[in-house]
Amino acid sequence: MGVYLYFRVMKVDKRQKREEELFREVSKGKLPEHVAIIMDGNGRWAQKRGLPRLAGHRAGISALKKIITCAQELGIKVITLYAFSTENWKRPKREVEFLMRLPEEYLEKELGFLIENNIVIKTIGDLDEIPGLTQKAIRKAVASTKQNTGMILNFAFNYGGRAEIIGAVKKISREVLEGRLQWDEITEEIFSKHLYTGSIPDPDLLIRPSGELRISNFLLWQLAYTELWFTRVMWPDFNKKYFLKAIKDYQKRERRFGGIL
Ligand code: V0D
Repeated sequence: MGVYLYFRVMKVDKRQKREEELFREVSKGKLPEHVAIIMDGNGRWAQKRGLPRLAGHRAGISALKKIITCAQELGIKVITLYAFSTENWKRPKREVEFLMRLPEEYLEKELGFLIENNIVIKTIGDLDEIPGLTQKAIRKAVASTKQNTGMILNFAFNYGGRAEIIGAVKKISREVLEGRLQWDEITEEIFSKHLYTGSIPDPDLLIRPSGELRISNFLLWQLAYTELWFTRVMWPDFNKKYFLKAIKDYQKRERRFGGIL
């Protein structure tokens, strides 16, 4: 019994030390300002354990909380989380209904924490198409964190990258038609400002768990020079250690933005 406990304590100790060690090893002067994450692998995580897919989505919330805390501790300015894509409507009706209730459930429990921690909640995507109660919960969260000045927590909800680009094209062509903008004034900068992300800087780092090696219609324009980091770990198993490892790897890379340095 004594020996067993000794080893358990040592093991826990070692694990914690590794996390703290990683945290210290991240160079605080070279942090990515904006980290985007595709929270993928929840359904598969559950199915591997013989659980319903819905259990995986719920388990994904605890990973989400850990990463928000870690990003906040590091001093990251923006995290964008891919929660629901325009393509996810094709999933079984029951799963879609369950997913649509998650923002409410999440915000009911976490909004207090987010407000206290000076976090600003934003969303990108088409909120008009989602159920009324879900919209209401999200709009309330956005409104009640608007005055905050800390980290931006940006949820991509009913988001599609191509739809976003078409939206920007429509807004710009309207301005041109109505004489508020000259056609030859259209620059990359102007175009960017018409995307959902508006004045948010482009992501420096994209993290995709679950072993898929695709962008899947996420932030198509904004990811032009973003460093990509993939892992086979499923989102519910994603934790601070993986997050810190991704940032450390990012810091080792040399970003050239098309130049040669
Ligand atoms: C399920 C893991 C928070 C990923 C996390 C329907 C899959 C839990 C939100 C959320 C989801 C969205 C908007 C907002 C506040 C919170 C969320 C979805 C899925 C999409 F303003 N978790 N979460 N949204 N999951």
